[in-house]
Amino acid sequence: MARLDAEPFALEIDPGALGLVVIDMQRDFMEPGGFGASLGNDVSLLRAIIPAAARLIEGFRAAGLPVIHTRECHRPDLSDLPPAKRDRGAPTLRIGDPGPMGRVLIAGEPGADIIPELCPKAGEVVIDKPGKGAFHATNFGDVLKEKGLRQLVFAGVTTEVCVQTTMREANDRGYECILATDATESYFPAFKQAAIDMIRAQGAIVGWTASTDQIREAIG
Ligand code: C5J
Repeated sequence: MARLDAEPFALEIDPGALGLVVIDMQRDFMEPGGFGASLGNDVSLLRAIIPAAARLIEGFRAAGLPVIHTRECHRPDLSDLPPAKRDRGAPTLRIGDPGPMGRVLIAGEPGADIIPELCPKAGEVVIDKPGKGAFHATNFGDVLKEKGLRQLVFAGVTTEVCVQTTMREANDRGYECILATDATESYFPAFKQAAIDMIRAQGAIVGWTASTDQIREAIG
């Protein structure tokens, strides 16, 4: 066991049951011309966390702990895309439309790929998910059980959408969740801060928060 100096209070980490979940670090959210940009967002904000996310991933790999990646994307025939999701808002490109990085948020298209800086290593699990949360319509829950995980560190984008949704789903399923505050980002800094505050409020009602350095120190 190791002590993680987290907020709102320190947490005992069991390295045998700890994994890292990196949410949706995809070109479609991080680069111009993708889904994030089509909604009018400034994608450059998200790129600032790439070095911290890379250090977090390296720390888990060096410690021999599992790294799981997710990608928000849909089947090419859109059979897993509810009209309510496709028709939402007024983006310049809708999910499935052809764009500069291929069809937007479609599995197998260049835009759905994880950015090269954080490319999964051979053997690491990559979960393709049609929802904001990683448990919905995927085998994510089975993967966590197979790996014997009980504590999950979360990184990725965006903090208040897919990261927070998945953390809440995991929290409800009994996992202890830790958000790596400098390895997650939002297009809206105020939303990121609000998500962090909500997660650790009321005695860690959804989970804990800690920096990449603090997490790396705890996992050795
Ligand atoms: C969004 C995500 N923001 N990965 N997806 O639509 O957070």
